[in-house]
Amino acid sequence: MSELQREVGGEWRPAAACLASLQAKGVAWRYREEDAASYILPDVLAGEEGGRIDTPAAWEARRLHILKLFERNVYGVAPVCDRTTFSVTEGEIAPGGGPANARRVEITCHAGADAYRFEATVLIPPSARKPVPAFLFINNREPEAADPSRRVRKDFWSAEAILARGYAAAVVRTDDIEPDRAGALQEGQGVRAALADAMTQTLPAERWGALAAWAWGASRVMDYLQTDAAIDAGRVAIVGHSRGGKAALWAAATDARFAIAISNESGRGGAGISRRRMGETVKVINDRFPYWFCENFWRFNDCEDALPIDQHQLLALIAPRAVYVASAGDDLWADPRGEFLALAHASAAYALHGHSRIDPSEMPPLDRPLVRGPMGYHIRPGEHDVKRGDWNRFMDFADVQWRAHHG
Ligand code: GTR
Repeated sequence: MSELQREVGGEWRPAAACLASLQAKGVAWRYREEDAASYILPDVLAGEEGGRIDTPAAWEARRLHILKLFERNVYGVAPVCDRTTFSVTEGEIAPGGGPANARRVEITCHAGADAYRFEATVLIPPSARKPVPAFLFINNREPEAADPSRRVRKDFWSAEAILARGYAAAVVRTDDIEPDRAGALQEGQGVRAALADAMTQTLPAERWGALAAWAWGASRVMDYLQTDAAIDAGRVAIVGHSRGGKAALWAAATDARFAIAISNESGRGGAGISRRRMGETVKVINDRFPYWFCENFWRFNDCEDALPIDQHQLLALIAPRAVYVASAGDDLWADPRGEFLALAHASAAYALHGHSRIDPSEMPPLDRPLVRGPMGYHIRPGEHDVKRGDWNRFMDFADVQWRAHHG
Protein backbone atom coordinates (compact mmCIF):
# COMPACT_ATOMS: atom_id res chain seq x y z
CA MET A 1 0.00 0.00 0.00
CA SER A 2 1.29 3.43 -0.74
CA GLU A 3 -0.21 6.71 0.31
CA LEU A 4 -1.09 8.87 -2.63
CA GLN A 5 -1.75 12.51 -2.46
CA ARG A 6 -3.85 13.91 -5.23
CA GLU A 7 -2.09 13.04 -8.45
CA VAL A 8 -2.37 16.10 -10.65
CA GLY A 9 0.79 15.52 -12.68
CA GLY A 10 0.85 15.37 -16.43
CA GLU A 11 0.04 17.81 -19.15
CA TRP A 12 -3.70 17.47 -19.53
CA ARG A 13 -6.07 19.91 -17.84
CA PRO A 14 -9.83 20.07 -18.40
CA ALA A 15 -10.84 22.92 -20.71
CA ALA A 16 -11.78 26.08 -18.84
CA ALA A 17 -15.01 26.38 -20.86
CA CYS A 18 -16.05 22.87 -19.83
CA LEU A 19 -15.40 23.58 -16.16
CA ALA A 20 -17.22 26.92 -16.40
CA SER A 21 -20.29 25.37 -17.96
CA LEU A 22 -20.47 22.71 -15.24
CA GLN A 23 -20.05 25.41 -12.63
CA ALA A 24 -22.82 27.47 -14.26
CA LYS A 25 -25.10 24.44 -14.16
CA GLY A 26 -24.28 24.05 -10.49
CA VAL A 27 -23.63 20.32 -10.77
CA ALA A 28 -23.04 18.68 -7.43
CA TRP A 29 -20.55 16.02 -8.47
CA ARG A 30 -16.79 16.52 -8.30
CA TYR A 31 -15.12 17.58 -11.53
CA ARG A 32 -12.32 19.92 -10.40
CA GLU A 33 -9.06 18.17 -9.67
CA GLU A 34 -8.64 20.05 -6.41
CA ASP A 35 -11.83 18.34 -5.20
CA ALA A 36 -10.58 14.82 -5.93
CA ALA A 37 -10.29 12.65 -2.85
CA SER A 38 -6.90 11.61 -1.46
CA TYR A 39 -6.70 7.88 -1.14
CA ILE A 40 -4.55 4.89 -0.48
CA LEU A 41 -4.53 2.71 -3.53
CA PRO A 42 -4.02 -1.07 -3.23
CA ASP A 43 -0.52 -1.82 -4.52
CA VAL A 44 -0.67 -3.99 -7.64
CA LEU A 45 2.45 -5.90 -6.62
CA ALA A 46 1.64 -6.43 -2.94
CA GLY A 47 1.50 -10.12 -2.05
CA GLU A 48 -1.18 -11.65 0.13
CA GLU A 49 0.80 -11.88 3.35
CA GLY A 50 2.94 -8.81 3.17
CA GLY A 51 5.31 -10.17 0.51
CA ARG A 52 6.10 -8.61 -2.86
CA ILE A 53 5.23 -10.04 -6.22
CA ASP A 54 8.41 -9.93 -8.24
CA THR A 55 8.18 -12.64 -10.88
CA PRO A 56 5.67 -13.39 -13.64
CA ALA A 57 4.96 -16.78 -12.01
CA ALA A 58 4.13 -15.19 -8.65
CA TRP A 59 1.97 -12.66 -10.47
CA GLU A 60 -0.07 -15.43 -12.11
CA ALA A 61 -1.09 -16.80 -8.69
CA ARG A 62 -1.79 -13.32 -7.37
CA ARG A 63 -3.72 -12.48 -10.51
CA LEU A 64 -6.20 -15.30 -9.88
CA HIS A 65 -6.76 -14.00 -6.37
CA ILE A 66 -7.44 -10.45 -7.63
CA LEU A 67 -9.77 -11.83 -10.30
CA LYS A 68 -11.80 -13.54 -7.58
CA LEU A 69 -11.98 -10.31 -5.59
CA PHE A 70 -13.42 -8.53 -8.63
CA GLU A 71 -15.87 -11.37 -9.19
CA ARG A 72 -17.13 -11.39 -5.63
CA ASN A 73 -17.18 -7.66 -5.01
CA VAL A 74 -17.79 -5.94 -8.34
CA TYR A 75 -19.01 -7.84 -11.40
CA GLY A 76 -20.27 -11.14 -10.00
CA VAL A 77 -19.67 -14.76 -10.92
CA ALA A 78 -20.73 -15.97 -14.37
CA PRO A 79 -21.97 -19.51 -15.01
CA VAL A 80 -19.90 -22.04 -16.91
CA CYS A 81 -20.94 -22.61 -20.49
CA ASP A 82 -20.73 -26.39 -21.14
CA ARG A 83 -20.92 -26.10 -24.91
CA THR A 84 -21.40 -23.39 -27.52
CA THR A 85 -22.99 -24.18 -30.87
CA PHE A 86 -23.31 -21.97 -33.94
CA SER A 87 -25.54 -21.54 -36.93
CA VAL A 88 -24.02 -19.33 -39.61
CA THR A 89 -25.75 -17.52 -42.46
CA GLU A 90 -23.35 -16.11 -45.01
CA GLY A 91 -24.06 -13.17 -47.22
CA GLU A 92 -22.42 -10.23 -48.89
CA ILE A 93 -22.69 -6.63 -47.95
CA ALA A 94 -21.05 -3.73 -49.73
CA PRO A 95 -19.49 -1.35 -47.30
CA GLY A 96 -17.41 1.38 -48.95
CA GLY A 97 -14.46 -0.09 -50.81
CA GLY A 98 -16.11 -3.24 -52.14
CA PRO A 99 -18.08 -6.23 -51.00
CA ALA A 100 -17.35 -7.91 -47.71
CA ASN A 101 -18.32 -11.35 -46.62
CA ALA A 102 -20.83 -11.08 -43.79
CA ARG A 103 -21.55 -13.91 -41.41
CA ARG A 104 -24.64 -13.64 -39.29
CA VAL A 105 -23.95 -16.06 -36.45
CA GLU A 106 -26.57 -17.48 -34.14
CA ILE A 107 -24.74 -18.50 -30.98
CA THR A 108 -26.26 -20.95 -28.50
CA CYS A 109 -24.70 -21.55 -25.13
CA HIS A 110 -25.74 -24.71 -23.31
CA ALA A 111 -25.38 -24.81 -19.52
CA GLY A 112 -26.81 -27.94 -17.89
CA ALA A 113 -30.35 -28.40 -19.20
CA ASP A 114 -30.66 -24.75 -20.18
CA ALA A 115 -29.61 -22.78 -23.21
CA TYR A 116 -29.43 -19.18 -24.35
CA ARG A 117 -29.30 -17.99 -27.95
CA PHE A 118 -28.22 -14.64 -29.37
CA GLU A 119 -26.73 -13.22 -32.57
CA ALA A 120 -23.48 -11.63 -33.60
CA THR A 121 -22.13 -10.47 -36.96
CA VAL A 122 -18.67 -10.86 -38.44
CA LEU A 123 -17.56 -8.92 -41.54
CA ILE A 124 -14.50 -10.24 -43.38
CA PRO A 125 -12.46 -7.81 -45.51
CA PRO A 126 -12.72 -8.46 -49.24
CA SER A 127 -8.94 -8.49 -49.61
CA ALA A 128 -8.36 -11.27 -47.05
CA ARG A 129 -6.15 -14.02 -48.43
CA LYS A 130 -5.16 -15.52 -45.09
CA PRO A 131 -6.72 -15.51 -41.60
CA VAL A 132 -7.08 -11.92 -40.43
CA PRO A 133 -7.05 -10.39 -36.94
CA ALA A 134 -10.40 -9.03 -35.74
CA PHE A 135 -11.93 -6.23 -33.71
CA LEU A 136 -14.94 -7.40 -31.72
CA PHE A 137 -17.11 -4.43 -30.74
CA ILE A 138 -19.69 -4.51 -27.95
CA ASN A 139 -22.52 -2.24 -29.14
CA ASN A 140 -24.16 -0.67 -26.10
CA ARG A 141 -26.52 1.55 -28.14
CA GLU A 142 -29.49 1.01 -30.46
CA PRO A 143 -29.00 -1.54 -33.30
CA GLU A 144 -28.47 1.20 -35.94
CA ALA A 145 -25.48 2.58 -33.99
CA ALA A 146 -23.52 -0.46 -35.14
CA ASP A 147 -25.69 -1.69 -37.98
CA PRO A 148 -24.52 -5.17 -39.07
CA SER A 149 -26.14 -4.70 -42.52
CA ARG A 150 -24.28 -1.37 -42.98
CA ARG A 151 -27.39 0.24 -44.43
CA VAL A 152 -26.81 2.76 -41.65
CA ARG A 153 -23.17 3.72 -41.28
CA LYS A 154 -22.03 5.50 -38.17
CA ASP A 155 -18.52 6.24 -37.01
CA PHE A 156 -19.50 4.74 -33.65
CA TRP A 157 -18.70 1.38 -35.26
CA SER A 158 -16.34 2.36 -38.06
CA ALA A 159 -16.65 -1.02 -39.77
CA GLU A 160 -15.61 0.31 -43.20
CA ALA A 161 -12.39 1.74 -41.80
CA ILE A 162 -11.68 -1.50 -39.92
CA LEU A 163 -12.16 -3.59 -43.07
CA ALA A 164 -10.10 -1.16 -45.14
CA ARG A 165 -7.15 -1.80 -42.82
CA GLY A 166 -7.46 -5.51 -43.43
CA TYR A 167 -9.09 -6.41 -40.12
CA ALA A 168 -12.32 -8.31 -39.62
CA ALA A 169 -15.06 -6.34 -37.88
CA ALA A 170 -17.30 -8.28 -35.50
CA VAL A 171 -20.15 -6.85 -33.46
CA VAL A 172 -22.48 -8.04 -30.72
CA ARG A 173 -25.14 -5.98 -28.99
CA THR A 174 -25.49 -5.74 -25.22
CA ASP A 175 -29.29 -5.98 -25.25
CA ASP A 176 -29.20 -9.21 -27.23
CA ILE A 177 -27.22 -10.81 -24.42
CA GLU A 178 -28.82 -9.17 -21.40
CA PRO A 179 -31.34 -6.30 -21.65
CA ASP A 180 -29.87 -3.05 -20.39
CA ARG A 181 -32.62 -2.27 -17.92
CA ALA A 182 -33.57 -3.01 -14.36
CA GLY A 183 -36.09 -5.82 -13.95
CA ALA A 184 -35.07 -7.90 -16.98
CA LEU A 185 -33.90 -10.78 -14.79
CA GLN A 186 -37.11 -10.75 -12.75
CA GLU A 187 -39.19 -10.69 -15.96
CA GLY A 188 -37.36 -13.72 -17.32
CA GLN A 189 -35.53 -11.79 -20.08
CA GLY A 190 -31.89 -12.24 -21.07
CA VAL A 191 -29.13 -14.71 -20.35
CA ARG A 192 -29.15 -14.22 -16.59
CA ALA A 193 -32.74 -15.45 -16.43
CA ALA A 194 -32.20 -18.24 -18.96
CA LEU A 195 -29.22 -19.68 -17.09
CA ALA A 196 -30.46 -18.96 -13.56
CA ASP A 197 -30.38 -22.65 -12.60
CA ALA A 198 -26.63 -22.71 -13.21
CA MET A 199 -26.25 -20.06 -10.50
CA THR A 200 -27.98 -21.76 -7.61
CA GLN A 201 -24.67 -22.73 -5.98
CA THR A 202 -23.48 -19.10 -6.09
CA LEU A 203 -24.31 -16.75 -3.22
CA PRO A 204 -27.05 -14.33 -4.35
CA ALA A 205 -24.88 -11.28 -3.62
CA GLU A 206 -22.13 -12.72 -5.85
CA ARG A 207 -24.27 -13.53 -8.88
CA TRP A 208 -23.39 -11.81 -12.13
CA GLY A 209 -24.69 -8.43 -13.12
CA ALA A 210 -25.35 -7.21 -16.65
CA LEU A 211 -21.74 -6.08 -17.25
CA ALA A 212 -20.49 -9.59 -16.54
CA ALA A 213 -23.24 -10.98 -18.79
CA TRP A 214 -22.12 -8.74 -21.66
CA ALA A 215 -18.49 -9.77 -21.11
CA TRP A 216 -19.59 -13.42 -21.07
CA GLY A 217 -21.42 -12.85 -24.37
CA ALA A 218 -18.22 -11.47 -25.89
CA SER A 219 -16.47 -14.67 -24.84
CA ARG A 220 -19.12 -16.73 -26.59
CA VAL A 221 -18.48 -14.72 -29.76
CA MET A 222 -14.82 -15.57 -29.25
CA ASP A 223 -15.87 -19.24 -29.08
CA TYR A 224 -17.23 -18.74 -32.58
CA LEU A 225 -14.26 -16.75 -33.90
CA GLN A 226 -11.99 -19.65 -32.96
CA THR A 227 -13.95 -21.86 -35.36
CA ASP A 228 -13.91 -19.44 -38.31
CA ALA A 229 -11.06 -20.23 -40.70
CA ALA A 230 -11.04 -16.64 -41.98
CA ILE A 231 -10.11 -15.31 -38.52
CA ASP A 232 -6.74 -15.28 -36.80
CA ALA A 233 -8.22 -15.97 -33.36
CA GLY A 234 -4.89 -15.39 -31.64
CA ARG A 235 -5.24 -11.74 -32.61
CA VAL A 236 -8.64 -10.50 -31.51
CA ALA A 237 -9.18 -7.11 -29.88
CA ILE A 238 -12.24 -6.58 -27.70
CA VAL A 239 -13.53 -3.00 -27.86
CA GLY A 240 -16.28 -1.21 -26.00
CA HIS A 241 -17.48 2.29 -25.24
CA SER A 242 -18.64 3.48 -21.86
CA ARG A 243 -20.73 0.67 -20.32
CA GLY A 244 -19.53 -1.43 -23.27
CA GLY A 245 -15.96 -0.43 -22.33
CA LYS A 246 -16.48 -1.65 -18.77
CA ALA A 247 -17.69 -4.97 -20.20
CA ALA A 248 -14.76 -5.13 -22.66
CA LEU A 249 -12.24 -4.79 -19.83
CA TRP A 250 -13.96 -7.43 -17.76
CA ALA A 251 -14.12 -9.73 -20.80
CA ALA A 252 -10.36 -9.41 -21.31
CA ALA A 253 -9.69 -9.87 -17.59
CA THR A 254 -11.69 -13.10 -17.49
CA ASP A 255 -10.81 -14.45 -20.93
CA ALA A 256 -7.14 -14.60 -21.91
CA ARG A 257 -8.04 -15.37 -25.51
CA PHE A 258 -8.53 -11.63 -26.09
CA ALA A 259 -5.13 -10.35 -27.20
CA ILE A 260 -6.00 -6.65 -26.85
CA ALA A 261 -8.55 -4.87 -24.65
CA ILE A 262 -9.71 -1.41 -25.70
CA SER A 263 -11.73 0.71 -23.31
CA ASN A 264 -13.27 3.91 -24.67
CA GLU A 265 -14.37 6.30 -21.93
CA SER A 266 -15.40 3.48 -19.62
CA GLY A 267 -15.19 5.55 -16.43
CA ARG A 268 -16.69 4.24 -13.20
CA GLY A 269 -16.69 0.46 -13.04
CA GLY A 270 -14.33 0.51 -16.05
CA ALA A 271 -10.90 2.12 -16.23
CA GLY A 272 -11.58 4.95 -13.73
CA ILE A 273 -10.16 4.71 -10.21
CA SER A 274 -13.17 4.48 -7.86
CA ARG A 275 -11.39 5.98 -4.86
CA ARG A 276 -11.00 9.34 -6.62
CA ARG A 277 -14.80 9.83 -6.42
CA MET A 278 -14.62 12.15 -9.43
CA GLY A 279 -17.59 12.40 -11.76
CA GLU A 280 -19.89 9.39 -11.39
CA THR A 281 -19.34 7.81 -7.98
CA VAL A 282 -19.90 4.20 -6.92
CA LYS A 283 -23.13 5.22 -5.18
CA VAL A 284 -24.43 7.12 -8.19
CA ILE A 285 -23.75 4.26 -10.60
CA ASN A 286 -25.28 1.70 -8.23
CA ASP A 287 -28.37 3.83 -7.68
CA ARG A 288 -28.92 4.35 -11.41
CA PHE A 289 -27.82 0.95 -12.66
CA PRO A 290 -28.15 -1.51 -9.75
CA TYR A 291 -28.34 -4.44 -12.18
CA TRP A 292 -24.92 -3.77 -13.79
CA PHE A 293 -22.89 -5.15 -10.89
CA CYS A 294 -23.28 -7.90 -8.32
CA GLU A 295 -25.16 -6.93 -5.17
CA ASN A 296 -21.96 -6.95 -3.12
CA PHE A 297 -20.82 -3.85 -5.01
CA TRP A 298 -23.66 -1.87 -3.44
CA ARG A 299 -21.87 -2.18 -0.08
CA PHE A 300 -19.24 0.23 -1.33
CA ASN A 301 -21.59 3.16 -1.90
CA ASP A 302 -19.87 6.19 -0.35
CA CYS A 303 -17.37 3.68 1.01
CA GLU A 304 -14.83 3.33 -1.79
CA ASP A 305 -11.86 3.01 0.55
CA ALA A 306 -13.26 -0.30 1.80
CA LEU A 307 -13.01 -1.87 -1.67
CA PRO A 308 -10.41 -4.66 -1.53
CA ILE A 309 -9.33 -3.69 -5.06
CA ASP A 310 -9.52 -0.67 -7.35
CA GLN A 311 -9.83 -0.41 -11.09
CA HIS A 312 -6.09 -0.14 -11.87
CA GLN A 313 -6.02 -3.79 -10.82
CA LEU A 314 -8.67 -4.59 -13.43
CA LEU A 315 -6.23 -3.33 -16.09
CA ALA A 316 -3.38 -5.21 -14.42
CA LEU A 317 -5.38 -8.45 -14.78
CA ILE A 318 -4.93 -8.10 -18.54
CA ALA A 319 -1.09 -8.02 -18.31
CA PRO A 320 0.97 -8.95 -20.21
CA ARG A 321 -1.60 -8.79 -22.98
CA ALA A 322 -2.17 -5.39 -24.60
CA VAL A 323 -4.51 -2.79 -23.16
CA TYR A 324 -5.55 0.59 -24.54
CA VAL A 325 -7.46 3.22 -22.58
CA ALA A 326 -9.10 6.20 -24.31
CA SER A 327 -10.64 9.29 -22.74
CA ALA A 328 -12.34 12.46 -23.97
CA GLY A 329 -11.43 15.88 -22.60
CA ASP A 330 -14.98 17.03 -21.82
CA ASP A 331 -16.09 13.65 -20.49
CA LEU A 332 -15.47 14.57 -16.88
CA TRP A 333 -18.28 12.24 -15.77
CA ALA A 334 -15.95 9.36 -16.69
CA ASP A 335 -12.94 10.98 -14.95
CA PRO A 336 -10.29 11.04 -17.70
CA ARG A 337 -7.42 11.51 -15.27
CA GLY A 338 -8.66 8.61 -13.19
CA GLU A 339 -8.68 6.47 -16.34
CA PHE A 340 -5.09 7.44 -17.13
CA LEU A 341 -3.93 6.91 -13.55
CA ALA A 342 -5.41 3.42 -13.54
CA LEU A 343 -3.26 2.56 -16.55
CA ALA A 344 -0.18 4.13 -14.98
CA HIS A 345 -0.63 2.12 -11.77
CA ALA A 346 -1.44 -1.06 -13.70
CA SER A 347 1.87 -0.71 -15.51
CA ALA A 348 3.59 -2.21 -12.44
CA ALA A 349 2.23 -5.60 -13.54
CA TYR A 350 3.58 -5.03 -17.05
CA ALA A 351 6.97 -4.13 -15.60
CA LEU A 352 7.17 -7.67 -14.21
CA HIS A 353 7.15 -8.82 -17.80
CA GLY A 354 9.97 -6.50 -18.79
CA HIS A 355 8.03 -3.47 -20.00
CA SER A 356 8.71 0.09 -18.88
CA ARG A 357 6.28 1.58 -16.43
CA ILE A 358 4.07 4.56 -17.12
CA ASP A 359 4.48 7.19 -14.44
CA PRO A 360 1.35 8.90 -13.02
CA SER A 361 2.93 12.24 -13.97
CA GLU A 362 3.02 11.32 -17.65
CA MET A 363 -0.60 12.01 -18.59
CA PRO A 364 -0.31 13.33 -22.16
CA PRO A 365 -2.07 16.42 -23.52
CA LEU A 366 -5.00 16.20 -25.93
CA ASP A 367 -4.39 14.34 -29.16
CA ARG A 368 -0.96 13.00 -28.30
CA PRO A 369 -1.31 9.25 -27.73
CA LEU A 370 1.11 7.59 -25.34
CA VAL A 371 2.08 4.07 -26.35
CA ARG A 372 4.50 2.09 -24.24
CA GLY A 373 4.96 -1.51 -25.26
CA PRO A 374 1.61 -3.27 -24.76
CA MET A 375 -0.02 -0.25 -23.07
CA GLY A 376 -1.63 2.71 -24.82
CA TYR A 377 -3.62 5.81 -23.91
CA HIS A 378 -5.09 8.82 -25.61
CA ILE A 379 -7.31 11.70 -24.67
CA ARG A 380 -8.97 13.64 -27.46
CA PRO A 381 -10.99 16.85 -27.30
CA GLY A 382 -14.77 16.68 -27.10
CA GLU A 383 -17.58 14.80 -25.51
CA HIS A 384 -18.50 11.24 -24.58
CA ASP A 385 -18.62 9.18 -27.81
CA VAL A 386 -16.56 7.00 -30.13
CA LYS A 387 -15.27 9.00 -33.10
CA ARG A 388 -13.58 7.85 -36.28
CA GLY A 389 -10.33 9.26 -34.90
CA ASP A 390 -10.63 7.00 -31.85
CA TRP A 391 -10.95 3.96 -34.10
CA ASN A 392 -7.94 5.08 -36.13
CA ARG A 393 -5.86 5.16 -32.96
CA PHE A 394 -7.14 1.79 -31.80
CA MET A 395 -6.06 0.35 -35.14
CA ASP A 396 -2.70 2.16 -35.07
CA PHE A 397 -2.14 0.52 -31.69
CA ALA A 398 -3.16 -2.91 -32.99
CA ASP A 399 -0.92 -2.47 -36.06
CA VAL A 400 2.04 -1.95 -33.74
CA GLN A 401 1.09 -4.82 -31.41
CA TRP A 402 0.51 -7.23 -34.25
CA ARG A 403 3.03 -5.66 -36.65
CA ALA A 404 1.90 -5.13 -40.20
CA HIS A 405 -0.20 -8.18 -40.91
CA HIS A 406 -2.01 -7.33 -44.10
CA GLY A 407 -0.94 -7.94 -47.61
C1 GTR B 1 -23.94 6.80 -18.16
C2 GTR B 1 -23.30 6.08 -17.01
C3 GTR B 1 -21.88 5.78 -17.32
C4 GTR B 1 -21.68 5.23 -18.72
C5 GTR B 1 -22.63 5.82 -19.74
C6 GTR B 1 -22.74 5.09 -21.07
O1 GTR B 1 -25.25 7.13 -17.93
O2 GTR B 1 -23.39 6.94 -15.93
O3 GTR B 1 -21.34 4.90 -16.34
O4 GTR B 1 -21.75 3.87 -18.74
O5 GTR B 1 -23.90 5.93 -19.27
O6 GTR B 1 -22.75 3.86 -21.12
O7 GTR B 1 -22.83 5.78 -22.08
